[in-house]
Amino acid sequence: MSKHPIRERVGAMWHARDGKLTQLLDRKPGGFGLGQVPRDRAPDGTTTLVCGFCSTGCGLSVHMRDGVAVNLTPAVDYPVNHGMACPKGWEALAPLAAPDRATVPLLRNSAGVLEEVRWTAALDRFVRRFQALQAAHGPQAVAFLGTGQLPVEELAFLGALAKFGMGMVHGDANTRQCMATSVVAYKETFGFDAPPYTYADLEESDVLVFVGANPCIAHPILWERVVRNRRQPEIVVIDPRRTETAQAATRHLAVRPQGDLELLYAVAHVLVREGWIDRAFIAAHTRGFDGFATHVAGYPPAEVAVRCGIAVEDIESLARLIHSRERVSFWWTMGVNQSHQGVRTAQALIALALMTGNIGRPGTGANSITGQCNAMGSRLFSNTSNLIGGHGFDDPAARAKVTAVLGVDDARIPTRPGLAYDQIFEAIARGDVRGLWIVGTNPAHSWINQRDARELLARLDFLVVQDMYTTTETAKLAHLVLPAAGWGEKDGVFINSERRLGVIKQVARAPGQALSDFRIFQLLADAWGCGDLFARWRSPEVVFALLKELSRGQPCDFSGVGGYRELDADGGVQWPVRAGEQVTAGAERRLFADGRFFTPDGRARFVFEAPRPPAESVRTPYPFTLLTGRGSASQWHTETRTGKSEVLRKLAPAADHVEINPDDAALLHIGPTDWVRVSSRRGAIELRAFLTRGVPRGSVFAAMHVVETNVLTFPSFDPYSRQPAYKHCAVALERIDGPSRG
Ligand SMILES: Nc1nc2c(c(=O)[nH]1)N[C@H]1C(S)=C(S)[C@@H](COP(=O)(O)OP(=O)(O)OC[C@H]3O[C@@H](n4cnc5c(=O)[nH]c(N)nc54)[C@H](O)[C@@H]3O)O[C@H]1N2
Ligand SMILES: Nc1nc2c(c(=O)[nH]1)N[C@H]1C(S)=C(S)[C@@H](COP(=O)(O)OP(=O)(O)OC[C@H]3O[C@@H](n4cnc5c(=O)[nH]c(N)nc54)[C@H](O)[C@@H]3O)O[C@H]1N2
Ligand code: SF4
Ligand SMILES: [Mo]
Repeated sequence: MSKHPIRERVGAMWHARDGKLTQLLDRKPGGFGLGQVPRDRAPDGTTTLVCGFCSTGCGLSVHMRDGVAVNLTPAVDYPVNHGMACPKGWEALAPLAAPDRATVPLLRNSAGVLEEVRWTAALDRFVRRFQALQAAHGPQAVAFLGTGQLPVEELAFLGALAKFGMGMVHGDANTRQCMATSVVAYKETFGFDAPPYTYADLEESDVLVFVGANPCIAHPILWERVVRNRRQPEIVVIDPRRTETAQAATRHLAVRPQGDLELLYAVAHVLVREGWIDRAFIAAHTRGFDGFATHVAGYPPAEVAVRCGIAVEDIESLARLIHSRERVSFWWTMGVNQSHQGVRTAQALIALALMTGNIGRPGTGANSITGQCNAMGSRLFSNTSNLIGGHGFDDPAARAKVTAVLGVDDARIPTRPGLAYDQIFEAIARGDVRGLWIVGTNPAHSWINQRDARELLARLDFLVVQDMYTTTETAKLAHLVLPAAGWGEKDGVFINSERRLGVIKQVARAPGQALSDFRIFQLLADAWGCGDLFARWRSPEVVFALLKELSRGQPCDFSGVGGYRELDADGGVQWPVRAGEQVTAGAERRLFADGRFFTPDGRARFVFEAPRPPAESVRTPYPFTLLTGRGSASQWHTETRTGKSEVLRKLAPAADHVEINPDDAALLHIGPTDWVRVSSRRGAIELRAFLTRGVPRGSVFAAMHVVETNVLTFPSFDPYSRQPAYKHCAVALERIDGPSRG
């Protein structure tokens, strides 16, 4: 037995692969960086990679000098953005140089302080602690939480390593907070998680209906695509707030918070009543319409209007508008997904598209806009709620395929998905989960109901956080921090909202001893003792080839795309691309042009259910509804990245604030910029008031970027998707003289 068993194993493996890593493992903390930008990255030229923030997936041209990225401009010939980028894209390189980058592994010592350790010690501790927990309490005692912000090769590696290699039973990702609703809605209606559109649909619609979506802030370049629409489109925004997008639209329906499902059923009611439906399409391509028609008969506008806060005339008029134009597209984001009845609301939108035949044609569709740069990749390959590749864990054929492609024993493949995110937290509370490995997400800021979240994270026997920064709220709670390279420092593929696979590339060296997540997974596999299983996972591009195989025969089949070079040359490609299929570079591809869906009988389903009230009722002593969401185009989530750019900080609001309607403020004697205590049954936070008629009376709005916002939110979940209902809780407001702290 060697003195350093892990180093022996890891070092030997790495020697074969990359002589430099053995040196790295021997290097003292604080040593030099390992990463070298590959030679094919045009040392003094320009190379294009997909942006690492939102799911729009813009192409960015990075300009290199002496092999190092010095600057970037939006790619002019990329089919997504046509030379445009939002402030985050322009500033994408800035977060890489931040002083709080994680550069060496950190381990909490006996005094409770995080101290620098060598990689060998970090890997050893990871393995010893997690294996000991599994030995004492069973394999389910250690779980993982991933993200939609790593390339698909890394997400696949994480999910495969954790479940097939380390025997973890439970793992989920921040996509649960974000996209789980759309996934379930699409699976139940279309037979697969398949957003059907292409961005050209934004330019080719006669009517665009945006529900619970604020693309001017959250997907600014998608909004630029809307602006390019030459068909004089009607743009309808359904949002309780008069958002930037609502202000730019032709109609704004200020729905009462959580009133969408009833509103959409009332619109469907009018369409059925007037016969404004596409009977031929319904008969040929759908199932369950009669039941749906009977259901919506119970939602006449006259009854629904008061409950959803939209006048009868406006409901009737929206239905008429949908009927009167040839191409109608329906778009939704978090205002729909983050609801206690998100799945049914998304399915009501899908029903409107199906019943009017607005699908499969240019400028149509029931279109969920996804959030993070690779949420779509996470949805398919993270091995959490689906078996890797968008398969069912219980499907024998799929299991056989995974066994064959990855060389994994069937016995290592779980028979069902593990617990969802909220259930993992419950399992921590029960003591069933005692070790947690968090990669590329920051739940100590972003998870609903912070008090519990932080308390539970702090209760873990062993918490590992793998992140670019040491200062995240979650990293501060960790026992072990693994320093990760970020976007721009590694290679891989993202899948954007319109199903386009696009490449990211290493254009900068990761600082210090930070390693790409891919390399960290390789090291951990060997350290764990399951390296053999991943012997073929030599590089991201080799893994991409495995993923192509896993996708074969699936609706998301991309076995016909080439390697990174071809993807790059084509400006990305939208799935499906089956083997042998020729796709013209820059082509815009939508699904369901033939009216065939991915259900066994090829027909789309109508799925519906009676609306329910939100879990927390809004009444005295908490008489206001708290709405939360994106605050500005220059802020990204918990701001670990965007907060590091001086430019982006300048473009963001100067102070954390709560938006209040001036009439409500007057009644509470709250003046502009006064300090306000916002409290819910979970806790209280103090923010500056910002008075605006953008929020309706009775509601207030706080950005999710504010670290305390989720102290207030109420942990309720859609029962089918288990997505948190971040958009609704009851709060009270009170003017205070100043902040009680600092
Ligand atoms: N600048 C920036 N862009 C981002 C992100 C970011 O952090 N910053 N994050 C990315 C990610 S991961 C995501 S998921 C997307 C999110 O993109 P969006 O969903 O567009 O953004 P949100 O602001 O979360 O929510 C959209 C709207 O839902 C509204 N809403 C609240 N309650 C209701 C309701 O009951 N009914 C309706 N109809 N609407 C309601 C809110 O008022 C808000 O305007 O943005 C992506 N893009
Ligand atoms: N109240 C409220 N809360 C919300 C929402 C809301 O609308 N309202 N929205 C929810 C939604 S839609 C989302 S998507 C979540 C987002 O919530 P989070 O996922 O917690 O937010 P991020 O700040 O994006 O966290 C990503 C983390 O990954 C790190 N990271 C970035 N790149 C890499 C990498 O390449 N490797 C590694 N290892 N780490 C990396 C970053 O430094 C950061 O710490 O928040 C949710 N929370
Ligand atoms: S719109 Fe999204 S993908 Fe495009 S530059 Fe901005 S953050 Fe990046
Ligand atoms: Mo998201």
